[in-house]
Amino acid sequence: VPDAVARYHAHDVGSEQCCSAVIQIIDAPVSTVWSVVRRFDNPQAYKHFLKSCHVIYGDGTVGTLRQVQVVSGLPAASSTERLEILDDERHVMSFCVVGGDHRLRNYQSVTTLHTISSSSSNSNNESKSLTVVVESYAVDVPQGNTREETCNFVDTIVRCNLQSLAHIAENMAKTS
Ligand code: A8S
Repeated sequence: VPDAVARYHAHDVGSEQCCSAVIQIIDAPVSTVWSVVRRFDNPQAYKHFLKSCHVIYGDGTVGTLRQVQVVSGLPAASSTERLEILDDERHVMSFCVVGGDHRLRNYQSVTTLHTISSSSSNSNNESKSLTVVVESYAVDVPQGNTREETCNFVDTIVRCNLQSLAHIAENMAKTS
């Protein structure tokens, strides 16, 4: 895990930017978690702050552009995002924000999935595998905000997204 984390989560952070990372352990195999994360056209499946998503260019491969609409109550209405990395072998996905009606200019995020084998077993006596999700980001600090405020805001959103991802993937793993 450490090599992969260093490799994909080293952001070039500008002087007016901040960065952070959130980690989530999920009781489901990487393949199950990846099947949700890789769907660039369907982020609202686990990101509950999004109410819809429309692909405006591309077919789900690198370079695809999506426009998401944000639920009411957030200081944002929409975001236009570009898929930067989609690596089905290494389980790496990255996107960046290229426009929209919100305050997170130049947001870029990288998500990687890693298997850890647990000492416990499932009902078939197969050793159970868990997934570690690492999601890091860099973003411009908006005018009038501090680094700390910005990181707190984004960390909260990312943590909610990853907790929701965990619930969905754990339910999929249970019923399959
Ligand atoms: C993601 C991560 C984030 C999304 C943020 C941080 C956003 O969609 C929301 C509110 C904003 O103010 C900015 O993985 C933006 O989606 C929920 C519209 C980008």
